[in-house]
Amino acid sequence: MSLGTVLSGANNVFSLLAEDGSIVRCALKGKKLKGAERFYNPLAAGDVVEWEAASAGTGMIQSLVPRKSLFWRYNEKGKAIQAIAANMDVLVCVTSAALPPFRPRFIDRVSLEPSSERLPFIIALNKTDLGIEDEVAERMEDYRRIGFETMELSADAGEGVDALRKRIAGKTSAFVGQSGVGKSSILNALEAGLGLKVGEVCEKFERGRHTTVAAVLSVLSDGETRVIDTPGFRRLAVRGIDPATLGACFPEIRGISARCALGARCKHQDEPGCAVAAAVEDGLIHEDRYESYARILAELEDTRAYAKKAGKPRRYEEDDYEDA
Ligand SMILES: Nc1nc2c(ncn2[C@@H]2O[C@H](COP(=O)(O)OP(=O)(O)OP(=O)(O)O)[C@@H](O)[C@H]2O)c(=O)[nH]1
Ligand SMILES: [Mg+2]
Ligand SMILES: [Zn+2]
Repeated sequence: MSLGTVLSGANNVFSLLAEDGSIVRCALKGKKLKGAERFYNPLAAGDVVEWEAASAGTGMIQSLVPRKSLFWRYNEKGKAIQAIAANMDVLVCVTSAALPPFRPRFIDRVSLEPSSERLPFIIALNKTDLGIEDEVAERMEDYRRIGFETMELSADAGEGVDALRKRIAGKTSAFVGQSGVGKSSILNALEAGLGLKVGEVCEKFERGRHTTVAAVLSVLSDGETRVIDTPGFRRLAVRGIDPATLGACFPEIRGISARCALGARCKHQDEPGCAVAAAVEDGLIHEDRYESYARILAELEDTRAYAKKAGKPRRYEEDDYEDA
């Protein structure tokens, strides 16, 4: 039995990077993969598996090695967690200065998991060649102020690409974000040979066209740096976080909530003596971040029945409508 890393997969056939550097096409042994029973899909790009060789260049996957990190979303149709990218050392949330428009609320949702699991997280603003509006610059500044790492890039102009290459060297990083923000373009700019498919943004609706359809892990030519490109989505619904712990996923709320009069019982929703509400008033917490918190809290409370039924799921759903 040997170990392999999942590069990509479709219809339960997976491309594995074997320990000797060769690429093997593998099917699953059995219907449910050991270690991945509760997931919508058995394997994500970046997963490490145990496999056994069959005929030349092919094999059978036996089991999933426990993941050290996972980016996932809740798949509403399948009513289960869909694993997107696994075992990354860094999660990069790509956003764009324009086309599609900058969407901080989406960033806030992506940041929940890295914030709660202490996974290094970068907010990468792409398409800076299109100009950065004051409002966008102000929000990026606020993300830095509250402790998030940020980068500015233009995949088209090649700006910021060297800094990104240095930052992710020798690591596995996963690139996530809305369709059309330029995830695949950034990776192609990092290394010309990757040849990832890039699609136009629909001008009329200012949306991407879901060009990348499945996550793919690529190894850069240094042999050590691994990058995972993922398909874009428009909205991330949140599931399964205990509403009482949501504030802890917002660093600037976490820092202040201990001072609420109700202590840990305060949900920062108009309770008397709420220090968070006062901090929003004073501009110490950005009102838009607070709005994100309030919306996610409402969503978690609305879907609590789900959380109870499914044990301890985490978050996300895929769907085609815009974030409210
Ligand atoms: N002006 C400008 N356009 C860019 C830049 N980066 C990417 N684009 C364009 O944005 C469009 C979408 O790029 P993709 O790389 O396909 O975006 P994606 O995030 O991979 O999208 P999905 O695969 O659908 O999730 C393409 O037309 C790119 O040429 C940039 O830095 N500046
Ligand atoms: Mg893409
Ligand atoms: Zn409070």
